[in-house]
Amino acid sequence: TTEIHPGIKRGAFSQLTDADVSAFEAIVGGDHVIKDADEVLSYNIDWLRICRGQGQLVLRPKTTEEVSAIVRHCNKRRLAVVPQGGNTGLVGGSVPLFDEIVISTSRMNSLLSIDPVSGVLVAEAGCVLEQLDREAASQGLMMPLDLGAKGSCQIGGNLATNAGGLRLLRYGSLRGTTLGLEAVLPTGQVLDCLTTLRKDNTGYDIKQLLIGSEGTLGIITKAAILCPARPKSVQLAFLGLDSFQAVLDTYRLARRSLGEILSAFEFIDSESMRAVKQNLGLSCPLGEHSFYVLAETSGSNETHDREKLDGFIESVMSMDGCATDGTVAQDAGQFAHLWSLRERIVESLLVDGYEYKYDVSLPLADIYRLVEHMRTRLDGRVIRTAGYGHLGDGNLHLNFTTPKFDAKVLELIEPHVFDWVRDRRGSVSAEHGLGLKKSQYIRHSKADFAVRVMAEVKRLLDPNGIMNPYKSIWIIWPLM
Ligand code: FAD
Ligand code: 2HG
Ligand code: ZN
Repeated sequence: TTEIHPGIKRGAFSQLTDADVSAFEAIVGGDHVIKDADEVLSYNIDWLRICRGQGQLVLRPKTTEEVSAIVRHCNKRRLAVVPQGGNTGLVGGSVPLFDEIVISTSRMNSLLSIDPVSGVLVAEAGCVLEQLDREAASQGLMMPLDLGAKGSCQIGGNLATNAGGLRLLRYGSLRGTTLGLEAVLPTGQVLDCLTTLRKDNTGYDIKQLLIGSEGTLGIITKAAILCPARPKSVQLAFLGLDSFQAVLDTYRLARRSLGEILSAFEFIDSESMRAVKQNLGLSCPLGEHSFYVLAETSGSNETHDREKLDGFIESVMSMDGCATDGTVAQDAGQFAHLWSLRERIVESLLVDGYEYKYDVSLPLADIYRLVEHMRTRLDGRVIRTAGYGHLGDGNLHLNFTTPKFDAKVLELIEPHVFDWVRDRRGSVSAEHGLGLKKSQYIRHSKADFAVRVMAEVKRLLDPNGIMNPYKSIWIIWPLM
């Protein structure tokens, strides 16, 4: 972590004592207080293996009441904590920086109810996204979000990061699909906003503060999510294109001709494709192209959907300068394989060594200019500059890799890349959050006064600053 925030100092929090550990054992039971250094280690290291904290204790509560008792104790004693779900976060937000206590939600993994009529699912925060989706499927429903980390990320972590994923284009963000939420606030009080109503305009929508708060305003313990009906027919086209303009033209055409059944529109550049081929040994069914696109449809009538998709592909292929090559998944195996070419890019880049990861929103016209600009800037210094992402959401994933950490490369990237995005009124974090790694750039995407209001909210809910310190808005909060 010294590479990321050399300047951050430990806050004026208390040190953990034996009496604290005994108090926690009385709350969750000795088996769920992890002290063994080897066991604690995995909770201290993030998914990218870049951030490593020095936490000495992990607590694994089972109920909201236990979380509340733990947090109440920590607040009284001024002990800092980090909520942790599946630990798949990509900005260093889920692990301690110093000796914060990890509160893991993994044991809070009960599905509480699914209503097949309204589509409302109520679950504890530690439920793994893929498992919830399986449960939803058994009722003819689906979770409204899907991401490469679905096998280990938890719904509480998804909410805390307001995760976007592969189908936000169709089903919208968790800010819209979350109907209710329960959370333990930094003082230990339980905030019960666990409604399952679609409409409720009584006062402020407090749950929105918790969504996307990255564990800095409280620990989400339960959520009610509105699940769409599971589509009966899902089709996937995979296209090869030779310019970014062709990607944009294809997207325009997809919106026009696939309309309401379009459920994902993802793009991959040639360098990202090379990474999955070289580093993971995956095979691409198309030849070499500058860009590839995955266009997915989800609907209720296979014949109708297939007709539409075939019509779309025909137009794309016949339009001058659009797609030059393409295929449609013929069965579940091909469908999964084509998606893995996109979903496994993250994993493939790690094989290069060290990864510098950026996740920005930009106007579509600028989105790939940033990749080209950075590729020229870093020429010869990196293994690859890879650009891919959720085109339909205006969200670019920009990644650079080197064999090992290189301070000179980081200096060439930051703050330049953030300034470039700010100058075009983009967002320096489209979906992964600020965490530890990007917190100092919050003002690049939010007005000063908005940031001050955020800090006031933080002060109100977390007067002692114990909840996930050093992350997200920390850069302004301790100065106020
Ligand atoms: P963690 O990593 O454990 O925590 C993330 C943050 O949330 C931390 O700040 C933590 O303190 C806080 N937190 C966790 N649980 C709680 C809780 N119950 N209450 C309060 N705060 C909490 N993200 C996307 O948006 N879109 C993608 O497409 C996407 N794809 C990914 C693919 C891969 C392969 C990987 C590794 C990651 C991907 N991510 C993506 C990032 C990550 O998966 C998401 O941010 C995910 O939502 C994090 O969930 P988690 O349970 O792992 O949370
Ligand atoms: C994805 O869309 C994730 O695959 C991860 O958000 C992107 O790490 C990345 O660059
Ligand atoms: Zn993403």
